[in-house]
Parts: sequence; C-alpha cells; structure tokens
Amino acid sequence: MPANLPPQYFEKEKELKKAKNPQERISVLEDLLAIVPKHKGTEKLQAQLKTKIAKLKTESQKSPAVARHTAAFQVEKTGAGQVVVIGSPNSGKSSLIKALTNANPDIGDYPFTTRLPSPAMMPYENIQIQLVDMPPITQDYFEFWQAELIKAADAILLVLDISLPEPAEDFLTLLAKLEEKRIDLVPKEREVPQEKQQFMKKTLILANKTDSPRAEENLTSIKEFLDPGFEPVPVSIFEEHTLTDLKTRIYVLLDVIRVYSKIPGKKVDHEDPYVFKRGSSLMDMAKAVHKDFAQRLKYARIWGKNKYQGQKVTRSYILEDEDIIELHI
Ligand SMILES: Nc1nc2c(ncn2[C@@H]2O[C@H](COP(=O)(O)OP(=O)(O)OP(=O)(O)O)[C@@H](O)[C@H]2O)c(=O)[nH]1
Ligand SMILES: [Mg+2]
Repeated sequence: MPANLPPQYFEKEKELKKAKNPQERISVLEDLLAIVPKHKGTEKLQAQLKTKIAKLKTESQKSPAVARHTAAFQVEKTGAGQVVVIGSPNSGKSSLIKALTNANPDIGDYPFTTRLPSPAMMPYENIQIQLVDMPPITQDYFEFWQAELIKAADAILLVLDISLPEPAEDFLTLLAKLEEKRIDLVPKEREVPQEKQQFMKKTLILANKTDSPRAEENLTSIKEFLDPGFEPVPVSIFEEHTLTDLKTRIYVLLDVIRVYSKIPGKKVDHEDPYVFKRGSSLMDMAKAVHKDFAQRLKYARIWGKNKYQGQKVTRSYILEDEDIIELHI
C-alpha cells in the first residue's frame, strides 16, 4: 500500500539536514511523525521514525562524562562538506576561521591557543560548508584523534605562515608527522580511488599572512618544497579579496554539485539545494528526497544548462551542477 505522504512531510524533512544537535533532530522527527497520515501504508515509516526518536533520546541521556569524552574527539559532519584546517602553531588557522565564518575562536600569538577541534559553518552562496579548527601539529604533538579527524574529512586546508623566516621548516615537519600516520596530501586535480580516500586527502595549501613584509620572497621559496600540482594560495585576514577567492576555492576543492528539487506545477526553491558528490546519479537524488521515490521513480524532467528545458531523463542520468529536477513516480 503506498504511503501517499503529503508535501508538508517532505518540506519538514529538509529541516533534518539543518538540525544542529540531537535535541533539534528529535523535535523535527516528532513533527514528521505527527504529519504522517496514520494508515496501513505508513506503518513501517511510523515505526522507523519512532525508533530514531527513541535512539536519539537514549543517546542524549547518556552520562555526561561519556558524552564529553566522545564529543571532544569527533566532529559530526554537517552542511555540504567537512574541511579540516591544519597547520603549525600560530600559522593563523583560527584567525582564518573567524574571518570566514560567524564563529569567534580564541586567537593568540602564543602556540596552542586552540586545544580542541571546533566546527564552524562557512556560508558560500546558497550552501554552508563546515570548517573544523584544530590544535596545531608539531614534532611533539600529533594525537591519534587528530589523524582520525583528518582521515574522515572531505578535504583539508593546510595553513602555512609565510611571515616566518623559514616557512618550509614547519611544512616539512608537518608532512613527516602526517606520513607517520600514512596520510598523504594531494592536489585537487589528482585522481584518488575510492578505497584510498581515507589516506590521500585533497588539500589546499594556504600561504597565510601574505600582508607581511617578507611574504613575496617566502612564497617563492616555499614553492620549491611543494609536490608538483600544488599551487599555494596567498591569503591574509587583512585582505578581503583573498578571503573571497578562498571561499570559492574551498567550494571547488569539495568537488560537489548543487541540485534543486521542483514539485510539479510549483516554482523551484533556489534557497535550499541538495548537495551531492560530482558523478552522482538521478537515483542518488531520488534516495535523498525519499526512499519511496527511489523505489518508484519512473523518470524525471530536467531544467538546466545545455539541455532542452523540461527534458526527460532516466534513473542513470548523471546530475550536473545547478540542475533543476522534477521527480515523477
Ligand atoms: N599579519 C598577519 N597576522 C595574522 C594573520 N592571521 C593571523 N595572524 C596572527 O597570527 C597569530 C596566530 O593566530 P591564530 O589564529 O591564533 O593561529 P592558530 O594557527 O590558530 O594557532 P594555534 O591555535 O596555536 O595553533 C595571531 O597573533 C594573529 O593575529 C594574517 O593574515 N596576517
Ligand atoms: Mg588556533
């Protein structure tokens, strides 16, 4: 028996993606449960929602000691992608995060100002990208959980301080520490097979503090130490245009696309795109909207660049950036 869910259900369901903590998630799930029409066709869905709510409630009631311990070492992914920011002490990681997001991290001219991983959301056009501030990596300090966070990330920003007399020194120390954990930084263009994505991390190298007096000559000297394919990006918290440029580069680094869902007969909502890895198919989109769509999808109509507008496509269609999709079941 079909579920025949009302449009409000799918509207509400979008809020799940935006929920920032278990409490918010519980509240959205409870709303969804209230919206679901109560009949035989929705019994399974009702049960699933109830199980999710119960699980979240149990988790949030666990002893604070346990919760604090795990929370300190894990950063739950939210938004269009998770980018972990690494570098030596004082390289300017927290300052950059402060400049790119609404977060207000501690900043200081002494090492280890940052002690714990701390996520912040960077708005980019109509999406949000998660940046994770980290304590520094040094010869003597590179914790297990730092490596785990790097391995789990979608991409890495490596912040170098090019106001230092020998910026390459810190860079080489950092690479050696990463190598101990078999982590290899690679430029965006490098092809990384699926099974190696945990250890070969797409990285943007930032030449930070480009406002400083020796920046230009230090930038030239640092290039000699970089693997081919890496082009350090000059940035400074005091030069707005470098930050604007950086935002775009972070988006490009993630290699994602934005797709808009359209309800037949209605206008498209450009404010709230679905975000997918490049190469995702129409089926991935259907699954993201709802599993009912995934099972019963017949075809979709597409509006987008280089297309006949309203063109029909089938399940295996590979989505393109800025496609507008109308799913038909
Ligand atoms: N001139 C200049 N100074 C900067 C820039 N960005 C950061 N700084 C300074 O560099 C120092 C360190 O900045 P933080 O942002 O705390 O550096 P961090 O990498 O987070 O340091 P840790 O948390 O200790 O690893 C501070 O004194 C900042 O004011 C920049 O673009 N230009
Ligand atoms: Mg810091």
